[in-house]
Amino acid sequence: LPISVQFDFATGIFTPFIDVTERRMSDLAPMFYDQDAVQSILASGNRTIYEIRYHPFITSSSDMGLGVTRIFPGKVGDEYHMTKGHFHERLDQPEIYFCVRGEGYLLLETRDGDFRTEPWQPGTITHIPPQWAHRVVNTGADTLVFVASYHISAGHDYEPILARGFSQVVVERGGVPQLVPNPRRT
Ligand code: M6P
Ligand code: ZN
Repeated sequence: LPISVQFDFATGIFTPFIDVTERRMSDLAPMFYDQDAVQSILASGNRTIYEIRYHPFITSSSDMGLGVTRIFPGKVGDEYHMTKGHFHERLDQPEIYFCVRGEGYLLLETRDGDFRTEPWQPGTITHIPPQWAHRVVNTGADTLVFVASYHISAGHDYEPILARGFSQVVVERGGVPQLVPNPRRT
């Protein structure tokens, strides 16, 4: 049977959802380049960087998943709050991301090191091709909200991101967001 959920543009929350995952500073710790900044944030608390609400639309004939992620504003050192980022385990699986609120960047990278950035604002919809890792960065003062639609069999592969990160990081320099080479790779 068809399933509908109701999305609230003001809060970035849809209901009913099946699951909610909070990603805190401790979960993201290895992803940020400035490890001194990570440790000093952890020493005074373990703040939530982003949270994801899921609805796996599992019916007899479909198994698409819906995820809505809210990335709260902030920085770790000078690096903006962001998702962990992942490849799909399945090599044939794409994804659609839809920015509904906030501003920032979608970072995309292949295993061969082909790197792209998509500037994001409300209304930007990006098709993520198979075999491109994807990470969202919130460079604004507001919460960034994006909707994701994917096949629930796609799977998440975080390992290459944990090991090396993306080619570039998004940092605040002179009061504005800038993309610079990832210090972890130099
Ligand atoms: C979107 C989807 C999810 C993903 C989430 C957070 O909702 O792509 O599959 O889990 O964003 O991204 P990450 O898993 O990289 O932290
Ligand atoms: Zn994905």
